[in-house]
Amino acid sequence: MNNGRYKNQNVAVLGAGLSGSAAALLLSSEGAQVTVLDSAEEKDLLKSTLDNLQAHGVRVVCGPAADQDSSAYQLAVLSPGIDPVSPLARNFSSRGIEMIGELELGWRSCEIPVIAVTGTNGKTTTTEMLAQMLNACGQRTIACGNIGKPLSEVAREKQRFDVLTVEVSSFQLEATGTFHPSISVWLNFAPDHLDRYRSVAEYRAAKLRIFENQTESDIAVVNAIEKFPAIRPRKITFSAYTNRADFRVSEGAIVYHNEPVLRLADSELRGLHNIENLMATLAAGMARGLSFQDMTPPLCAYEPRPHRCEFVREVDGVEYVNDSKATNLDAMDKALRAQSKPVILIAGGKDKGFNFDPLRSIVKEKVRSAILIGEMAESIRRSWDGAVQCEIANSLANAVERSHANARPGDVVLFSPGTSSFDMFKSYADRGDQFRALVQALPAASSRRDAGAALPKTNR
Ligand code: UMA
Repeated sequence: MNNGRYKNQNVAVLGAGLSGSAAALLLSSEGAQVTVLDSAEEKDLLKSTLDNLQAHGVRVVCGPAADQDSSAYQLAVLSPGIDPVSPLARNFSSRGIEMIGELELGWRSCEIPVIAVTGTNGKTTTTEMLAQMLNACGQRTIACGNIGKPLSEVAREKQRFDVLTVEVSSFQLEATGTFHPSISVWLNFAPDHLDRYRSVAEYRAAKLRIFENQTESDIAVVNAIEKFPAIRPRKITFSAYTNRADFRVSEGAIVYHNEPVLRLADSELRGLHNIENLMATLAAGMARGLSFQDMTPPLCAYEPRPHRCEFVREVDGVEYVNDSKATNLDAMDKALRAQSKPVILIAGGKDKGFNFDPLRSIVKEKVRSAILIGEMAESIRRSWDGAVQCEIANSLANAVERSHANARPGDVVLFSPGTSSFDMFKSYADRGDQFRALVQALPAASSRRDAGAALPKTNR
């Protein structure tokens, strides 16, 4: 650890969320004079975060004053959720101040090898599963990065790890310079975040930076279906869809070349996308020198996280499934393909710059009726007009009530929004937690009758 590398430098940190707060505390611990700038009003930010920053000697500037700050800085650190073309970021780039992302800052202060996991879907599951498996096999690691604990926080805590397991998003990768994972994992790619990127190609280019500083002695674990420009690291490939891969599926098992290594029935995970997450985890473990024999027991013990096709409850013969983590079309497509019962779909959320036309045929095949919420409700209705019966609900609670009224025994109510949550909720987890609570509160038919009997006549 290069202590004091930022000593007496004036550094601005843009954003007072998880990343900004972690970056500011790391910089402060390395001797910098730190100012955190956030476009939001102070009342809209977490008081405990601001108090903690100030207690560590960090200056905090909020609201319009942040966008117009004209102090001199040697370095600016950008939080991933802040668009480089936002007024806050432009105020720095237009003055020629060096700007790096929080991931790059954390990397520069870490002397521990990194496994970086990216992909449009499955990053969090794979990162968490990989970290659990490595720890169970005696390689000390922590799941961090986009999964929730910023790399800068891990760097500041200086705990002893053999390797870091870092989930990396396109927002983080686009602001890197020297970030150099010894093992990179590319799970898959599908259009997303078109509210931030001008094109799918721009989004892909940001993600491809994961390979930028890797050399011939590094490893890239990649989906065999993907076509890459020439990259330097040695590739290990996987696919649940083709046999032309190092890891593939054969006779109900994941096989490496011709050796069966994990029986699918032994895993708690379901769906082809999860089989690929398992393959990528095995490949990364292999790259760390682990044997299949050691890796399979912890992998089979891994239980899926909430909000990913999570079974919530059965009410009157209807299953309710929370897939709030489906924040793009590809994730919703996978959730629908995994259903074998007629679906009442609850979908919609923030307008991220894409339309739902590509899902028309799978929706027609699987969905009996769709209940739409959020900014995109009208646009989704137009996309699916004639393919499925659609109705618009004015809140998630209203959508759950409508699904309860519409569903017949044998149906599944699937909450798979297909876009992000920020128009109505704090995060996909907040959205999924609210859905789960609403479903838990639904009365079953017998108790509904009881409740009805107890109501005054005017409420019937
Ligand atoms: N802000 C401004 N000006 C702006 C925009 C935002 O000042 O123009 C401020 C906001 O007022 C807010 C702060 O920036 O106070 C938020 O910064 P942030 O959006 O970077 O959020 P963090 O809390 O730092 O969380 C980030 C990641 N968020 C995003 O990339 C949007 C978290 O990923 C990550 O867990 C965390 O760092 C720790 O590394 C979340 C996410 O949604 C889960 N990621 C996207 C995804 O997975 O699809 C990429």
